[in-house]
Amino acid sequence: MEANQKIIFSGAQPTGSLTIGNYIGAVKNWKALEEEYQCLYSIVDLHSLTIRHNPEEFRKTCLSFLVQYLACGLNPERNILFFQSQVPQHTELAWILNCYSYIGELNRMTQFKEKSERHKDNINTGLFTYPVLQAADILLYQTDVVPVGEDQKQHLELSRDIAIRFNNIYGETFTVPEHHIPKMGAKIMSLQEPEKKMSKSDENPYATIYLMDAEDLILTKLKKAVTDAENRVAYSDNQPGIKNLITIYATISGIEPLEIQEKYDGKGYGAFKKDLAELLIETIRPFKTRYAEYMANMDYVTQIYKSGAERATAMAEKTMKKVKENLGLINLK
Ligand code: ATP
Ligand code: LTN
Repeated sequence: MEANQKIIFSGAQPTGSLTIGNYIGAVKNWKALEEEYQCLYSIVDLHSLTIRHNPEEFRKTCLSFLVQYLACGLNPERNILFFQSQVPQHTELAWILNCYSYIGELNRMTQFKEKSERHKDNINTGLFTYPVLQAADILLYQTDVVPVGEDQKQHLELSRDIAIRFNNIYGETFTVPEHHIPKMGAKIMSLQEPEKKMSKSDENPYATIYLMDAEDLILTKLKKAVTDAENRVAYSDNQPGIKNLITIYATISGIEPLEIQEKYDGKGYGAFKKDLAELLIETIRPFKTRYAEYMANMDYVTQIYKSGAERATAMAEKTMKKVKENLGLINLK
């Protein structure tokens, strides 16, 4: 790591597989930041334990996520790619931060409210303290910037509040992180209910496009995507379904939404959806090729996560020493 290089941390939960929402809102930007910053990109497997998994399936999904990160082009030499559960300092710091966050502020978290509504039979304590573990993920590395989608803004605010609170009591301990939310594409919407965020755990199979989807399935999902009766390709809040599709087109192609609107003027939804499907299929093709290559080379993948965990642990240990020292806990050495 170069001296004075700014630090980036981000992560995704290994449930299901990466969606185009995850890609546009987060992973695409992770890649863009890798040259300039020291980036840590984690598979936050402990966060996924708030729902129940079959252990064999879960192991496969976790590994598949790392391979998906690599297939998205993240450079394993420049970036620190690792599994959260392999760096125990995350949970160690999470406990400490639990004592510096309040039930009232966790109660206000919209993701907690939504997820407890969705999983009424399993509203576990982990779901409630989830944002504290997230704060630990971030603060453990003295992170400067956290690239995420819009839905994580509230969790980021909480991480900042906890860092500021701790620093005020014990002196400068944590860097107070900034979020990095893309101007466009920070909230890709469901293809079936455009008022709702596209999510990898959506039960409706047509709501979400996954990077792993077969090419003909991408076309089918786009054909079924909810639009409206106007049949006018317009970037307008009154047409949320089509606006979302234009946003996807724009962020993937780099073409401005209004230019796309002009290009499809008078052409109707069919032609636009077909072209968008082609664009997505072309973009995802190299991802799939790389995915297959890495999957065939699991020894190399193992080396990547081992070295990631080592590099992350060294950084985490430095912060933990400082935290313990400042708290008055007795450090071993
Ligand atoms: P889940 O359905 O399991 O909660 P998710 O699809 O919301 O998953 P996460 O693992 O929670 O995905 O998020 C990984 C990253 O992707 C985060 O930075 C998040 O902000 C971003 N992200 C998730 N969904 C979208 C979306 N629809 N649009 C833009 N960014 C998104
Ligand atoms: N909570 C996030 C995933 C996540 C994360 C993080 C993102 C866990 N720890 C640290 C950024 C930084 C989510 O649900 N998308």
